Amino acid sequence: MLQLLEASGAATTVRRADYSAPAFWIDTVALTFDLDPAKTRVLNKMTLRRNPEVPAQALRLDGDELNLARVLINGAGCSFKMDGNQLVLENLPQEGAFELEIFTTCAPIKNTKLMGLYVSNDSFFTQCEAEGFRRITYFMDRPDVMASYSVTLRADKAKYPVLLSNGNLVEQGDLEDGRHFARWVDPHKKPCYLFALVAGKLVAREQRIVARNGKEHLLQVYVRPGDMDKTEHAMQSLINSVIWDEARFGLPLDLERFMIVATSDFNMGAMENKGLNIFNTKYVLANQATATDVDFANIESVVGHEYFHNWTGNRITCRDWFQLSLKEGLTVFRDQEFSMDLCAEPSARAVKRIEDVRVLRTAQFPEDAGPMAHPVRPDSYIEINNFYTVTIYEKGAEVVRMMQTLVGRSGFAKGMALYFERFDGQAVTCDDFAQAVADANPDSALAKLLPQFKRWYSQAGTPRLQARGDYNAAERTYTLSFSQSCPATPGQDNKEPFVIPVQLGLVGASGAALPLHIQSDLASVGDSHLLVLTQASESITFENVNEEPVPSILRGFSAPVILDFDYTDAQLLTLLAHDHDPFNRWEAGQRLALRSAIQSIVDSPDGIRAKGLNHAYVEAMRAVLRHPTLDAAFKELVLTLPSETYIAEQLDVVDPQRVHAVREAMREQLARELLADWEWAFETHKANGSYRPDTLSSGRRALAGLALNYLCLAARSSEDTVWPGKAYQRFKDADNMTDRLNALSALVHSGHELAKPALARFHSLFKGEELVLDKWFALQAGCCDRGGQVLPAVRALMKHADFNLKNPNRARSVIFSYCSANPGAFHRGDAAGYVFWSEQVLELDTINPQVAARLARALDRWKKLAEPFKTAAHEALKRVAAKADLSNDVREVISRALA
Ligand code: TYR
Repeated sequence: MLQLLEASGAATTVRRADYSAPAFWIDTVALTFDLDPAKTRVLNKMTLRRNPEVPAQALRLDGDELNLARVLINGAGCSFKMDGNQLVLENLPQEGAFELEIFTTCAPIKNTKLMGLYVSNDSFFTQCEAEGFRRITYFMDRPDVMASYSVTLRADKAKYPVLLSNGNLVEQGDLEDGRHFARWVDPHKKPCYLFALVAGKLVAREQRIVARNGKEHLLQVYVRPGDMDKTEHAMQSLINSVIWDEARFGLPLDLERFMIVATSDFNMGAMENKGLNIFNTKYVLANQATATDVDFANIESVVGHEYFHNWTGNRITCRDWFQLSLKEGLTVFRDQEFSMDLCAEPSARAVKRIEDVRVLRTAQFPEDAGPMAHPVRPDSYIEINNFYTVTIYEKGAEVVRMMQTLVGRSGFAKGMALYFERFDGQAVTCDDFAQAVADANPDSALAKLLPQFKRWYSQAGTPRLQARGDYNAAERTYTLSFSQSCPATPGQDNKEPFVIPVQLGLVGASGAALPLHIQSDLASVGDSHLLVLTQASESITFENVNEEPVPSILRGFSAPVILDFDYTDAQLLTLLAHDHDPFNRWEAGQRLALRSAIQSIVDSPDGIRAKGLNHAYVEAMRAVLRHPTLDAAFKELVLTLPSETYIAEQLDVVDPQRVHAVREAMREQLARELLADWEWAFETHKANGSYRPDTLSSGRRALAGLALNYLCLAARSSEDTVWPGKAYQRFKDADNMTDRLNALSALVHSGHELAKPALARFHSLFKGEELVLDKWFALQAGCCDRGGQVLPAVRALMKHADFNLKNPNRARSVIFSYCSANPGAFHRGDAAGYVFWSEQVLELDTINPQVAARLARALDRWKKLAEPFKTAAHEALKRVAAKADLSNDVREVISRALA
């Protein structure tokens, strides 16, 4: 016990520059588990040998919260010592392989961190990424040690009829005393973070598929017995994933059997353990009664993500955790492409792109501008769990996307092929990947600019791209001048210029795309051009330009930068109405809304005299809403105002109450002035026929939902009861969760009195459905605050019989929905929101440091807050920091925030 305290007290910084190859290799691992919630016994027999390329040294094995019973070398007892949490063995054989046998026990039932082996709903699960395997047995817990595993599971047969691990089931049978066993052998070498076991009362949906090469595979989705009716979509998503990876990248399923298992207690979304993916139930279970369209889409993308890891992550893994984006950025890119390729209509691809960019800009840009800013390939960390971030994942995916933009789609596929040719079965780095893509495309801009391009991996911060346009009517030329800069981030004061691919086009005043001529003697390059910026400042001149154009810059969001261009309102209205690029069309609307929001915030310190949205904007929104050919999903995106978080990011000093008030006022104005249009939109989009979660009908439901939301909001000020009544009716009659939840939210967010009976009815309808109850909690905690009622409601929800702080989904549904997703309610003038936050961070830290550290990040941007918020937030941070025995996870986040 003392040892444990000492070890967790000494937080050490791990540095990328300190990497050295492992001193030993572990070739085989034979694990035997006697599963018992209170005391599980783990026998770990390994064969090891020295790494001849590394100077001889002691063997150091990581452990965490283990009880060590015995260590044998080649079958005989040996001496060992403990150094903090490490088991240190000296005097090991110099030559050849030797066998090391370690016997430990652990207590899964007490494992509330959900790392290592734990119990959830009476079943056993594991989570080993990043450093959870050391909580199961002593091991060289690092991703560059890859071994062959065989696993024997023994457990009570009645309580744990299903016993699963990675690879193939080679043997199973009964033992004495009602126990049974199963033996699994994984045909592939793997790092220990991909180890998994599951034991419990589970049932499986099964599907056999035949791959292109004629091989048969068994796909299984394991869930609790009552959940079988919610597995069809996950299975279909898995089948689609297998087909897609083979078709797009030539990567087949390399296992006879591929399993997905769902658990209610999980820190993250899902985990790509070899052949045995373990998922948060949220990303597996869905049917039309319990899941929304967004849930269906998320399941498809997370199932895809984990499946695609089978190659990008598992076959080729990371040399060390600094390379995390090698697998995560690449795999997010792959799952984004997968979701886009599955879209039947091209417009749905654009919608998906806009949604992805929205996530990047509302979550990653703030991260990149705050105390936790880090490069896509970080240089140091204290707790690796804190680096499973939007920067590693989403910005990492943007970096891969830029590579594809620079080498083209087929060039990128060649790059992937070369990457696998070179590194299959190895643990490698981000550099190795970039080099492979460049080498496969020697004539590409990427190959020519590779060292500079890789600054995207090494420099943190969001680059700002300033652009200016000059039209010369006499010469008929149009010059776009660009200058780029990147703000300082922690530990990085000066930044070198990035390679920024800028997809652009020119639009005429009438809305027509203008042909682009870069040099007068050349033919037009079409109406879209990829400009690759590399300098701090540079420009491009277009010729034969017959009228002053409106530039459409950064089409498709071709680089993760902030683009400043001094558009006039009229120019933005032109882009919104006519640009061929749907991304920039949407972006023009966002810029207009953002501009009015900021003006209102700046002009009207009391928030009352705000001018609001101008007539032209409202008319443009009406035109989009009524547009005869645009997709409903696209309309819904255009008509959704930028979030409070995104608006706040544009300001140097943030008064969250004013941001909230201004945005609400804008929403009320849109509700009022487009009343007849919202009615039309609702009536024409509400009926869907039979439910299918495809992009087209989801888009219609989303637009009908938005319309209903605005209609209830408008009813609020006019005391009209018709629309709240209709919303209640729809809530009651809906045949799917999307429509039902949209109607319920319209009532809850508008603060209508019908919200109360609706919430009560919803709860009684879905009493037994954990994931639906999460929605019920989240809706109330995320509710629009009118007079400070949300915080007391949140405190009351935490006393509800269905609340459980130990379940991450439930904790997130209440606490995170309030602290991280409801700025107008959280940032209270009386600081009570921050007090609540500090209490919850401290409480959660004693249960689950990983979840606590995520919550700790809700105050990342405190230095930007206006008074009195800033001082109050500072106090709250200091209160958390004052606790002596914080986890490394929370300590790292809080100290960075206070630095
Ligand atoms: N590697 C997982 C993914 O697919 C994420 C993960 C990381 C899951 C750590 C759990 C965990 O503890 O993104």
